[in-house]
Amino acid sequence: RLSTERYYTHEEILNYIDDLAVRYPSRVFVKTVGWSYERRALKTITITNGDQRKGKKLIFVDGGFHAREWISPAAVLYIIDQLVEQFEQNADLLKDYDWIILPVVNPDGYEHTQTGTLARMWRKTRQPYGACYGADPNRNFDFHWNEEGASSSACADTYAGPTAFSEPETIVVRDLMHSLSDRGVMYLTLHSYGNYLLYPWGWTSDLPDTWEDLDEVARTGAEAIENATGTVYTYGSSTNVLYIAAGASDDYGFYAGFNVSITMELSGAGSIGFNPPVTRIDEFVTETWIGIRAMAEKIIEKY
Ligand code: 0X9
Ligand code: ZN
Repeated sequence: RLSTERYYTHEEILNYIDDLAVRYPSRVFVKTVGWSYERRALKTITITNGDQRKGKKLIFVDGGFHAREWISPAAVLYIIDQLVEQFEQNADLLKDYDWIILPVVNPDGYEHTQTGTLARMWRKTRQPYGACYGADPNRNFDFHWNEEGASSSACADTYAGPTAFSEPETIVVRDLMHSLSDRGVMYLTLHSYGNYLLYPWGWTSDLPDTWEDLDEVARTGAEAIENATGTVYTYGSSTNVLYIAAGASDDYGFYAGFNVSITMELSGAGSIGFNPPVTRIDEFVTETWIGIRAMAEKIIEKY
């Protein structure tokens, strides 16, 4: 059973999903979809209700874009636990939808923050660029790439990369998005911290034509969390409620055809922002799930 009492290593995360695929062979499928720069496996877990229907609608979730945001993979694992181990309580979320989940987009960075010297606050990938390392995977997507809120300097934390899709990890996410977008309804990417539910656009302050639909989904998540826990999530377009930053995965997923695309910035503030003590993992991931569950229900009702 999943532990929310500690942070998992990337290898433990892969072992956890591999084990679920063995234990639930009719409902759970794990696939290696690519490799990080340092050749760690990028694996997706597809969760179904076992009815074998092809072409069901789909929710795509990922985490671990930014290495130091440890609560993100932890929350992704909790989503997986709920949909697989607590299937009976969540069967409504899998009746007409499959979920495909990539728990750690940037495993090289994640591993670096767990094992490297003075590396806890690392954000980027680990491909070398001259004397520095890594691009910001959330500035590396080819949609208004490097226009705003990104850096062209290889040593910067928001380095967009030498070109769009310079990182093998973002190519994997891009290719997944394109392969799924004909049935993909919601793309959800988990980051930390600050308690936000963000929707496109992040490259401009203009809103997409369907912004009221996006706003309704985000508001549903925020209200569910506040009603259950009192935690206040701010929702709105990325540019308007947080800051402008182009080349991120949320904008790309929306442009690639997902009806709804949401970046969730989980709980955490101040000195525990990127570093929630292990005693608070459970609280943060269960709170996150309340919001995600409510958004998924709204998605299933609307699309
Ligand atoms: O800056 C980011 O990549 C995200 N915040 S974080 O603190 N986790 O780094 C926010 C991304 C929001 N989306 C867009 N700007 N498109
Ligand atoms: Zn982030």
